This record gives sequence, C-alpha cells and structure tokens, in this order.
Amino acid sequence: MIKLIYINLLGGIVRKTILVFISLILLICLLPLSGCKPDMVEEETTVIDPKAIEVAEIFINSFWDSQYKYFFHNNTKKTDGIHLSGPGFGKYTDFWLEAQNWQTVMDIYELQGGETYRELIDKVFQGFSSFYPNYQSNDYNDDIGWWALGCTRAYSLTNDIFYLEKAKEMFDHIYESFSEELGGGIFWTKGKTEKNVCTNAPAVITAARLAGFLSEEEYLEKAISIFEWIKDNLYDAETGKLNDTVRLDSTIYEGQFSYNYGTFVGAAYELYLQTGDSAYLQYTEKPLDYILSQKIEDGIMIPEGQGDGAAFRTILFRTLNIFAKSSRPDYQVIINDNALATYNNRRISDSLCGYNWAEIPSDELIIMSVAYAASTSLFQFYKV
Ligand code: 7K2
Repeated sequence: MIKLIYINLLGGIVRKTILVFISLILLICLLPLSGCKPDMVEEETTVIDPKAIEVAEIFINSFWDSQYKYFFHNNTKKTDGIHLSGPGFGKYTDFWLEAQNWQTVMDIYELQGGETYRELIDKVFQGFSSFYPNYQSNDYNDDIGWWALGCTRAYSLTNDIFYLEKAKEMFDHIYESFSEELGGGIFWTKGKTEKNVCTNAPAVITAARLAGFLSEEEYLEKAISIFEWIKDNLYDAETGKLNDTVRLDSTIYEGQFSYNYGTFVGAAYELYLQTGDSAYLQYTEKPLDYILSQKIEDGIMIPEGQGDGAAFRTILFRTLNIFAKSSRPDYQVIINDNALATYNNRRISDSLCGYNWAEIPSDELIIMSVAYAASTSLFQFYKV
C-alpha cells in the first residue's frame, strides 16, 4: 500500500516534471516567433556599412556650424562674395538647399539612429527658423514646400507635434497660390506666372501625409487634385516622360530634371499608401525607368549643374530607394554603383567628392554642402 502510494506519487512528480520540461522547451522555441515584436521574424537585420557612418561624419565635420545651427554653403566655410543667397551673405546654405541638407540628416538618422542625429534634426530646423522667422515672405512656393515636406518627415521620425503643426502651416500657406487657372495646381511664385513640378509634387506628398496624420479628408482631396493636374498637364503616360513647367500662356517647358521624377513618383507612391489604390503604382516605375535611361552614363548619373542642380539627384535616389528595397532590386545596384562612385572619386585633401560623381574634383574646386550631401544620402541607401 505504502509502496503503491509512493510509486503513484513518484509517477505524478515525474509526469509533472516531464510536462513542465516540455512546456519550457516549447516556450523557448516559440518565444522568438510569437515575441512582443512580431515583425522581428520577417525583418532583415539592417547591417550598417562602415562607409555610411564615415561619410555622415565627414558631412557633419566639413559643413555643419554648431554655433549657428546651419550647414555652410561650401567647404571653405566662408562666403565667396559672389553667391550671396544664403544667410550670412552666402556663408550658409540657400533657403531650399538647407531643406535638402535636412533630409540628408534624416536619412542618416533613419539608418543609424542615435541621440546626436536625433538632436540634429531639431537643430537644423531651429537654425532655419532663426534666420527666417518670416519665411512666408519668400515669394517662391517651392522653397517653402521643401521645408513643409521635411516637416512631415521630421514628424514621422520624431513624433514631435511641433513639426506636424509647421507642416500644416506651411502647406496651407503655399496652397493660397492654388488656382483653377491652367486647370488647377499651385503657382510656382506669388507672382503667379507658371506652375511647375517642384512646387506641386512635393505639395502632393505633404498634403497626402497631412491627411493621414490629421485624418482630414480635405487634405487628401487636395493631394489627389494636384496630382491629377501634374499627370494631365506635364506627364506623358506613353513614355513616362515628365516635363517641368506650364507657363501662363499654356506653353510647356520640357526641362528634364531628376528631382521632378523623384517627387512625382514619391507623390504617386504616397497616394497609393494613403488611398490603397494600386492604380497609382502605374506612375512609379515607368517614369523612374524613363529618367534613368536619360541620365545614366556608364552606370553613373550625369551631373545636372553645380548649383541647385547638385541637389537634384539625391531627391531622385531617395525615391529609388523605396523601390530598391521592394519591387526593384535592380535599383539597388544603381544606388550602390553611384554611391561607390562618389566614394572612389573623393579628393585626398579633404575626402570630399564633387558635383560630378564620375571624376575626382580638383583641390581648387569649391564644393557645396548639398553636393556632398548626395554622397552621404546615397550611402544611407547603400546595401551590400
Ligand atoms: O524653373 C524652375 C523649376 O521649374 C526648374 O525645375 C528649376 C531647374 O529652375 C527653376 S527653380 C530653381 C530652384 C529654386 N527653388 C527651389 C527648387 O525647387 C528649384 O529647383 O533648375
């Protein structure tokens, strides 16, 4: 009797021990699958290439002025006395180009994270605000639009409601230049002479994002209407070609600029995200393929000028990066080749590449912050 109870007890204990053991094993095996971060399984671990870190440091060390919270216009850190547009008689980067440098800071932060780059997002905007407390007096809607777009991204990255409010304020301001003349769209300047892609496509992205953030249908309607206007007036669906401007007399300026493609496709993609309508995707790879076919020589993007044009390709590549990581792995090859070209064509004296990614700049060449920002951004999109 005693023996039996003992055996039963023992059996119970053994069974329980085995059960607990099996449960533990199961738990250990299943934990990583069902853990608190469900996306952990699908997501690839992001490997940060050392070059992405290196070029970001060079960008900051060569061009950032921490005292005035502004990027210098060029590598000499002085005004050249000729180009006087930016703050400090041209010592600092021009109004719209500083918004491009801001995007590069956000590219770095998005890949690398870290408190320093997080704080830099705020500092760039603070620097801009103190130089331009009355930014609305700028006649160029496109200039303001680039900051509005930056603010939507800063809001996504930081969750700071301040950027959402700024994005809304800036968009509402430039939308005052919307009119039914020429069938819709926003005028380039307050002088109301023409309507172009660089004003309207970034405005679509901003408005579509605002619609999502604020759950305000009105912004989505504005975004859709502006997109339709660009598509109907400046885009050729047959070829994928996108023209630059419609003038008041309805004549078209057919300028071919990579940044227009970057923002037009970015606008289509943002509308796809906000509406779920896959019809918008027909305006993505087609125009991208068109502009790449026009602007790539021996695998490298040809320069579009030393001034404003030095900033254009970065804007295209930011959009290419979206598709490189999804439907178009061949775009990743283009990103990598171009990033490496900027890296291999650096001059020895200060490790900077110039606006022409296919050649090493001379020591005398003055290099704009926005030209080097291109290399910096491309490496944040680089993937081995
Ligand atoms: O003609 C406009 C624009 O439509 C065209 O794409 C560019 C080509 O030139 C002027 S605008 C020049 C810059 C000034 N402000 C902000 C930028 O969007 C713009 O490129 O260079």
